[in-house]
Amino acid sequence: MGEPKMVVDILTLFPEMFTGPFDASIIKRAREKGLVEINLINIRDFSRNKHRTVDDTPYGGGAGMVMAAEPLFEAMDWIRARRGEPGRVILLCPAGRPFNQEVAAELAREKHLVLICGHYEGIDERVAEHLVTDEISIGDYVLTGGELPAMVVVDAVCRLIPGVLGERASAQEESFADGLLEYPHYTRPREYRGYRVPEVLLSGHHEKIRLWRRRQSLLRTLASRPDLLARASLTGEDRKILASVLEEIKSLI
Ligand code: 4FV
Repeated sequence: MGEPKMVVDILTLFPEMFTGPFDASIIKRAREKGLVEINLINIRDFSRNKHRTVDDTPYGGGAGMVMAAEPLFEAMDWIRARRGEPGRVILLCPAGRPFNQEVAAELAREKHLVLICGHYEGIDERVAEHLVTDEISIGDYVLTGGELPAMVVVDAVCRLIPGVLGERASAQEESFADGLLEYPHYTRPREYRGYRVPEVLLSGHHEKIRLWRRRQSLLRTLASRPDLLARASLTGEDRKILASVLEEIKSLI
């Protein structure tokens, strides 16, 4: 098996949390095909005190505990000694850059990622200052740890690695690929409990189908994510479709 396209080192206190998400379906196959190598590294293995603690009380007082810098710096030394300088060292935290498809595509171009999963109130700031290249947040809410965010990032990034998604599935034609929400999908049967598949999809008329799908993407994005529409790179055809929608709406009021 040749060189993996990507190596992902995950620094965590709970490696057992990752059994499951990475041992099934697409990510499991990608690991078996040697397209991606995912290593779970237990931060506690780099604790140098007899009680193998990895957290301590916050300087300046306050509630809760803080994850100590030392085990993380030692773990990074261990990784560098084996795999050289990583492309990115990512800290998952609420203060990070919002994670989205664009960021996933950016990370998917790297050969080696390190993800640091925090716990407790947070991590000693010297880690963010001197070890971390990117802080990423998966959303404006507070989780118990960085493990779930790490799984989300690894899943979104790995599926963009060439060869991970089978032939039939394409990362090109999907939500956010061109900044719009995806068009609706249908499969057999043509009618279920009286609910019919849109005629155009049964027509075999590829151009009509393409236009219908583009219109659906634009309408859905307009309806539920107008913020995306404002940022999307729209074609002349898109503008014509949206103008016709506007005419229809005007005719209704
Ligand atoms: C989080 C998020 C997140 C905060 C304290 C772990 C927790 C604890 N990470 N996106 N939202 N992290 O809530 O990335 O250290």
